[in-house]
Amino acid sequence: EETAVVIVGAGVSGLTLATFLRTSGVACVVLERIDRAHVEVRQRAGVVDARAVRMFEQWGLADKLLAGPLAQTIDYRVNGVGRIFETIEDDGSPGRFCTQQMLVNNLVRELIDVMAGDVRFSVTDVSIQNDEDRRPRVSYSDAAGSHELVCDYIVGCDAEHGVSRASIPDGVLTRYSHDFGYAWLAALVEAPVTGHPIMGVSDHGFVAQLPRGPQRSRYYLQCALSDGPADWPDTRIWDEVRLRLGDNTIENAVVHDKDFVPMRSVVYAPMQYRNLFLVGDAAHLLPPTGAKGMNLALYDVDVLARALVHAVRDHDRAALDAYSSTVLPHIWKYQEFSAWMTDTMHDAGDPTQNGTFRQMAARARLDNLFDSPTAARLHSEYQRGLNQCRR
Ligand code: RFL
Repeated sequence: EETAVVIVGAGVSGLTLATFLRTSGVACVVLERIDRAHVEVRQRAGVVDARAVRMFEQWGLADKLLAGPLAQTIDYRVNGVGRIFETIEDDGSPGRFCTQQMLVNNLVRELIDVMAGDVRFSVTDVSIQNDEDRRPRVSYSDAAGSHELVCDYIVGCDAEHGVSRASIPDGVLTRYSHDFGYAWLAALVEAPVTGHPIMGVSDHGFVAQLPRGPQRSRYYLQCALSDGPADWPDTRIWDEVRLRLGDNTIENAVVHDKDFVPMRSVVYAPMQYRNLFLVGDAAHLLPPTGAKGMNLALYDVDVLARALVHAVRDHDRAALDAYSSTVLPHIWKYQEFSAWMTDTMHDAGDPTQNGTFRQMAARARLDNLFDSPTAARLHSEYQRGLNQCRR
């Protein structure tokens, strides 16, 4: 069986890329190891930033895929005292409130049910052959047996532990990484954000509350790298939320799930090898502090989709060959923003981690967002993702 592009992974990147290619008349097949129902229930990111909204608008898909406009405010709270940062929006449309789950569901419906796109769920043993002197091949198995797809290009949208990056020989990629030395407990709870989204600095460690739909929110609590579910019964989560937000009126609510996320930043470069291209979490990871992981994945998709359309439809490989060098400068900016947010939020908090000097300096950095229009403007550009696309 032949197709132009094989995409490994039907997460937010794989589905968006397939939708863009299908919109442009480029044939592609998506291979996903889990089933459709499971893909549709995963809950992660909450915000599609303004750059990504503009991208969906340019592809003519924003109204089909995204929900309404987002109130761009953050309550930066220090030991219980809040200050509301309002994102400066003087250069275009706002971001949209749209959880990753909502976007993925809309993509699945649009791509499969409306556009009749070819997404093969529940496949196993995906294996990539990306040799120098013949067309790429991807083999996989399903209930009917084993199959091989011959194609022109393979795109790895299969995240950190997928097969795509692992198929690249040792020595081709450089791995740049930084471990922050602590983790976040991510708890999805049955209690909405009632005021503004909160990023909470506290002497007892970081806490955030971010909206995840009309009834739910996500609490993040800084914790030790070695912590697991046994260390964090639900009662401790609520005690720590009250303590770190300095708010005794918060009541316990149902905790739907708990994830432990080690805080780290990773970039693999280059993001391509022969006819294989890496996108999203397969190529880079960010700490969730800046809320940029999904948005960065969508940025890669935008650049690669245009390059693949040129290569397949117009037989011009120039943009494809330049993919990695085009996206990496932007990726490093998102990495810098996420590391800045992470260091600032944590250094400003628990002084036993990095000392009181770093605590006071980080609090001054936070003050800048409210005292300096220049600092506020840069912060807003990063929040909106717009400083990423001027090159
Ligand atoms: P995904 O969404 O993980 O999709 C990868 C897909 O590949 C499949 N797969 C395979 N398929 C076939 N064969 C194989 N061998 C395969 N191996 C894997 C998987 O089943 C899956 O369906 O990666 P993608 O598309 O690159 O998208 C990246 C984003 O999902 C990720 O960056 C964000 O979720 C990060 N993130 C956030 N990003 C934001 O922009 N804002 C946020 O607020 C935000 N919050 C978060 C987050 C990530 C979190 N976790 C998972 C640590 C909060 C959390 C808790």
